[in-house]
Amino acid sequence: MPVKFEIEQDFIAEQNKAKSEWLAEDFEYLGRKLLRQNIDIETHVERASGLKIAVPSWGVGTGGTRFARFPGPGEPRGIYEKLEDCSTINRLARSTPAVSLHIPWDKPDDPANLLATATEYGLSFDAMNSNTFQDQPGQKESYKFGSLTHANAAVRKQAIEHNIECIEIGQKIGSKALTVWVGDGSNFAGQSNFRKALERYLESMREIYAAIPADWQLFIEHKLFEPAFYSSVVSDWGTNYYCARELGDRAACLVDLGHHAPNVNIEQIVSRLIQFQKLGGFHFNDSKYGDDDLDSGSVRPFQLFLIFNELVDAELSGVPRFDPCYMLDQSHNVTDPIESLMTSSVEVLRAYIQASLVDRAKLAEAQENGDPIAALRTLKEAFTTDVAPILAAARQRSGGAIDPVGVYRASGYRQQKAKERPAQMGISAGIV
Ligand SMILES: [Mn+2]
Repeated sequence: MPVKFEIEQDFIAEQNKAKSEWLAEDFEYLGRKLLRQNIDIETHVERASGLKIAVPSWGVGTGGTRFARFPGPGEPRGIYEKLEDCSTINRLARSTPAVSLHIPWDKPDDPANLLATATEYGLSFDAMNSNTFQDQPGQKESYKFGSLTHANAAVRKQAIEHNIECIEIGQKIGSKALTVWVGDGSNFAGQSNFRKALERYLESMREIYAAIPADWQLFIEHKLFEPAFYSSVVSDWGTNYYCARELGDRAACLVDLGHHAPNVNIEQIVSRLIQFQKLGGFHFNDSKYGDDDLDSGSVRPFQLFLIFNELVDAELSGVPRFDPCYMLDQSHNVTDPIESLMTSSVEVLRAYIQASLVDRAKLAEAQENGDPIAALRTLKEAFTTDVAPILAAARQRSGGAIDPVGVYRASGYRQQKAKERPAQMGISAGIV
């Protein structure tokens, strides 16, 4: 087999040279500026290096809408090529060492070999994702009218077994969580009995929960609508919380930013789940209208900051059982997915560091004193701080790129992959 192109460490170091001067200058300036607020910049470089964000295997392929998909050159044609792209993202951005698999799209013939390859790339496996929202070739029962909540017990059984299979595959590759999202719902008033559907959901989930290993977590993802357009069974965070509580300690709620009604206060939902000790993790993305799956931080960076404000507050207050998992879940329809995922991981980190800069004593004081302007000013002071030098320094010090997209483009990676990976029909790329 011919040697596959990869972005060498030397190339990254060489490219960094051209940018290291401005970085040193900006870093020094920011360091002095933060010192005026008694903030040590080095603490935040460490924090930036410490936050890890998983990448979804399906994110490295070009996404699409229900109207069309416009495939890009050199798209990964299978799980091994997806890992190769995920490794490239992590090599340059240095914050995404875990990959989340989707079964059956990424079902490995040989899990041991898949694990060995990932390990070679310096990657590990994040949560497993099951799929009962589409029918697979040769599948006995259809999910057209639901899966875990279907009126027919045989369909539910098939969906439960699929989830258990995902756990079994995950155990072989070192995953520690299963994320369940169902598209179950209805398109017409009267089509589904709301109460019965949720009862059946819980009954099915109890069987899946029973198969969750002791050191695993079961994440439940709610979503307001789509593919069902009248009602969804697990439609909102309240239903999600109820189900997670009913199931037990190892079940927790997963918040996908795009899965809410427009203008919903997501940061408050996050705060509630933290308080109830049921925040399992995130699927980061951004949106303007619905579940748009746009790049994180591209539309509403202030919202992302406010979400991290809650997360950092919980972290610093030592809220019990607070240890959420972070993942990107986006659909890249018009960009190179590698560029989008690198950029998005940087945006998530940016929000995290900005939120880490909030003067919490000052904020608490403003809250206690009924001073909304002072409270907002405290938040805005952190939000408007340009933390790019902190993020770039964290990448550079760990061997990554000062400018991930710039280095990626200069490397010609995509052009090389276009030669190595001749186009193939029927590449699946979906989003949940
Ligand atoms: Mn999601």
